[in-house]
Amino acid sequence: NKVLQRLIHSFEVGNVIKNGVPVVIAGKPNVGKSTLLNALLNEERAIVSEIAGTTRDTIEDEIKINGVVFRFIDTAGIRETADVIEAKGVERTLDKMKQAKLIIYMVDAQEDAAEVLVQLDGLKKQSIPYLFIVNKAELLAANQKEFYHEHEALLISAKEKVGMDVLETALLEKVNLSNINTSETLVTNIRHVESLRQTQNSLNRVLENIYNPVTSDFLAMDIKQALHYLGEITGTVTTDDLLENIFTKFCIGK
Ligand SMILES: Nc1nc2c(ncn2[C@@H]2O[C@H](COP(=O)(O)OP(=O)(O)OP(=O)(O)O)[C@@H](O)[C@H]2O)c(=O)[nH]1
Ligand SMILES: [Mg+2]
Repeated sequence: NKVLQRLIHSFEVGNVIKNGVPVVIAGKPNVGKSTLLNALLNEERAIVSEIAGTTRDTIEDEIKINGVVFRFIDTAGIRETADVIEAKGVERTLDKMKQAKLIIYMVDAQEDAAEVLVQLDGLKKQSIPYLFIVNKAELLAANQKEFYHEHEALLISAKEKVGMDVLETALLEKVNLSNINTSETLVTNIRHVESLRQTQNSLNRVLENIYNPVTSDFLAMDIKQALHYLGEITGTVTTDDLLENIFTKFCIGK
């Protein structure tokens, strides 16, 4: 089971090595999302302005942090708007958020705190890993800083590039790739991962039911299934002799 888990995880790792970890930067208009993208990339990649609704379409670029490639996706600020093009941008933002591995959700230090907490609740409901960022933090009073710390916010000033190191550490922690050993076998084929997942499901059912006499008949089925899914990868597993082997070894079934 551990081996299966490792192989399944290795697919994610392989994917990350190939394409980077997609991180969506989202929030209301004008909070400083594009400023953050530029600060992370260390270049003026996205247009920044004091006008809400500056970013209309998503902008993506990659950087490596401690050897891990992150693909940052700057998005149009989320708000109700009568502007057709901006509305399309907002729709695209919401789509990107749904697909994200990780969301950097940004609010403006000048926003009303109660309103910020409403946004945070909405974010939690999406059950996608996120980092909650309060930008323009140089404008916060000490008690406001404390309030946001209590809500596990990271305080940054994107424009001044303050807090970037803390943000980068938090990003690395969130993706938790510290235990990758790239010399291990990497599974790169999505169909293989699917087969491994199915194998694991079947084996988990075997483990659940192994001491339950009522369900012992199902055990054989689940073991057969596990082998079947493994066979989808190797193409060589035939169930009969293996099953026999397992049955005599573990004395289950008839
Ligand atoms: N005081 C302060 N202003 C900032 C900071 N970061 C960004 N800004 C300003 O906030 C304004 C909006 O910045 P953008 O990066 O364009 O904001 P955005 O979230 O991308 O906005 P949209 O694209 O419209 O959704 C600009 O005037 C920035 O200079 C900061 O750390 N402190
Ligand atoms: Mg922008």
